[in-house]
Amino acid sequence: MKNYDSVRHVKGESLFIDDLSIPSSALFGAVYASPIAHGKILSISLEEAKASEGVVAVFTQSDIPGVNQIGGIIHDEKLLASEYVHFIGEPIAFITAKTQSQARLAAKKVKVEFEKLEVITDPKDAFRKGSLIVNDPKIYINGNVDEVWDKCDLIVEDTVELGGQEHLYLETQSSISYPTEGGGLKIISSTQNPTAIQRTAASVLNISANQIESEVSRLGGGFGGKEDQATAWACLTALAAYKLKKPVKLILSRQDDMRMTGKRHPYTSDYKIGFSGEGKILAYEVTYYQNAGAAADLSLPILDRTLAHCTNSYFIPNVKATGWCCKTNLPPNTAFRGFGGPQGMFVIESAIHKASKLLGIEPHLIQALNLFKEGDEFPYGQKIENGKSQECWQRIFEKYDIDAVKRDLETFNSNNKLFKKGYALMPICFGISFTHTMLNQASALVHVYSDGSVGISTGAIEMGQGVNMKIRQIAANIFNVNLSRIKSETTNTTRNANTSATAASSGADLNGNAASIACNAILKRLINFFAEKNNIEDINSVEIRNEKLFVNGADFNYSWNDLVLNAYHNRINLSEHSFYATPDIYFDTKTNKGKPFAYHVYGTSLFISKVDCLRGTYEIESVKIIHDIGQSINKVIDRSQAEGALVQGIGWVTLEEIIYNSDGRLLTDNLSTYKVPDINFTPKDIEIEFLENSYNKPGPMNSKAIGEPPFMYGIGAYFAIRNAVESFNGRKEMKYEAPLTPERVLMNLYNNK
Ligand code: MTE
Ligand code: LUZ
Ligand code: MOS
Repeated sequence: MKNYDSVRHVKGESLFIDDLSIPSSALFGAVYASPIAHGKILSISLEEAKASEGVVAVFTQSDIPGVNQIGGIIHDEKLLASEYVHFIGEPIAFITAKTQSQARLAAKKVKVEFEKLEVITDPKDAFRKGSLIVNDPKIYINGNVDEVWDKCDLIVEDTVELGGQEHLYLETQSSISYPTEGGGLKIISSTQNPTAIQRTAASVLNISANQIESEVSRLGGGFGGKEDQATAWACLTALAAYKLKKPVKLILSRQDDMRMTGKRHPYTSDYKIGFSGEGKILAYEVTYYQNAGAAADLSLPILDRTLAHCTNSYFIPNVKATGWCCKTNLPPNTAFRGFGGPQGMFVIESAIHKASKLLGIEPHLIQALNLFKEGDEFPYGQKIENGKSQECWQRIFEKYDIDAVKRDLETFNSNNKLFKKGYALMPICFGISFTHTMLNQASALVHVYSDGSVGISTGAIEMGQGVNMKIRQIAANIFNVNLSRIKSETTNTTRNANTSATAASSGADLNGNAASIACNAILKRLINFFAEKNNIEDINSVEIRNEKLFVNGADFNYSWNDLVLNAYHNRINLSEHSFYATPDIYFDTKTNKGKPFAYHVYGTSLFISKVDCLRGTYEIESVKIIHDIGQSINKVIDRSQAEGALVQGIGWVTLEEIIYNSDGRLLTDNLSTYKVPDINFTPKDIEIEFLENSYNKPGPMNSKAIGEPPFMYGIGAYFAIRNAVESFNGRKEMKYEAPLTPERVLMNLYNNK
């Protein structure tokens, strides 16, 4: 069973955008972006840039034939700045030249005069000053917190600070636009959302959508960073190609990509939580100040997911969660694996952790006491159905003797002065479906060719997560033919229209279900044809097994190839275009209640950390996970997705620190200053067990989505490290603040306040 993407990646054969051969007439683009975070543009001088060697044209907002607007949800983001700039890295001019280096050199020669305006980088500061993306907060309510504070034995209040995260996909934002006959365009770009490119470019150029063909073969990673933010770069090449009638290519340098694009949202969150003496959570009130950056982008749906996941895996009868979408002068922050969920979950885990000290009950006992049970209600009104929180939790205790782990760590800690170990348990629960119900739709186009080979087109974007392989497996399973017969085609808006982004972990679910509908329709026609031809009355007696036809269990001596070729000769339709929309989901955005998710993914993890208390450095010694994947379509892919997400999650709460100065300038704008986990930092011991006997009707072949949920296990690393630090220095009042970098660990180890 070959996943040809991985084989080609290893051989270096996979074509990314910068690898595509381009005609000799092609031009190269570079972006001149705002050097200040907030200001009024007084004048723009392009003469020097235009006169620079090799330059063909320089475009500014006045060259846009249609609407200068790329905001997908709220129209608050210009393709090219006009009067004002709102963040460092906001595109102002687009330069095209004969070579890439000529374009980049010329971009440095654009001169702009600004009147500087006040710069805001902190979300609470923005909130205080009334700088908001939308004026009203989002509020999710269950029960009534105000009625129960009096009944609580313990009330804890605190603030949690969470940092952002750089996507660091291997392939930077890239696109090539080709003019086509009749004034149209073909745009190849590194996007998770080709339809957004098509729609936005059409509106920017003032042409109709059918004039634009938007295509993607694969991405060198997306992680959410190309769900909304691939659009600007594709539209810039589209604009130039449309105007110049020449292909135009733009590849952002790593540093430009890091400076110009948004990241995971930093949050400041204030909470108040009330407990009974035994550790039952009675009420939870939380306010999130989301740092949206300078434009809405996907911040509002991201805030929805923060609110939806604000109680993580716990049932809390009284919840009031408020989210403010705060406007700052940073690049618009955007989707990133987990999509606001991680931020919501971190805060409740912090609240439990803090309370555990005051209650004198260990965090995992509080976690266990409040864990979801069947029928419990989420703050958005959906009930737990087929929940697996309890099972995953029980299984991890059954498999690993947590009391023994605890004893071992205590012994280790009392025997070692300069090394301390800590452990933490981290359960997860993540809703699967786009929270915006409308987006939960997909289509597939399946062709069976007369030689028996199959081509499948869907809206799914392959970005390393293996969605193509899964869809091929789904098709091979339905037709009962070899996987090698099934090819997944590029993603292209002329074959699949009105697609949703490949996001929300639902790429394989939505597109896999659509593909399965199309394959079943073709299979049914083939079987009907065969039965009719051979005078078989009961079509249920016919089946394909391993490329051969069987009737009533007996080999008919007739192959898949015979079947397909014969059907073709008899004018049977061997193609199908299908559509899938997730059934039974709805959400009322006025009350924030409904059933937004088709299902949930559950799991539990156990972390053990070791901190070097002289240096402040640390390692995660081991991570043990019990994860509910339903019936895995491909265990190798699912395991690697879980491992990758886990390590990315650990990175978010440990090493990865994004620093902007007060002028809104990104200081960590390359890999010498921004640290991501490497193979040496990756836990040496990662054990992942997929929960047995879990079946998931809404998922193809009873599977569950895998892409994002395991990211949130990573939060456990923070608490495991923190617990080790606290056992070195018990007197310390340590802030709940991530990332917990080695520098921060060191400060906390020796701060005796
Ligand atoms: N895995 C790899 N290798 N590269 C990626 O960019 N993106 C993640 C996840 N796994 C990503 C990845 C994110 S953010 C999502 S939403 C899902 O993959 C999307 O794919 P799926 O819906 O097919 O799971
Ligand atoms: N994108 C989106 C997402 O538009 N809506 C979502 O609910 C979502 N969830 C996770 C990741 N991306
Ligand atoms: Mo993933 S954040 O939904 O692209």
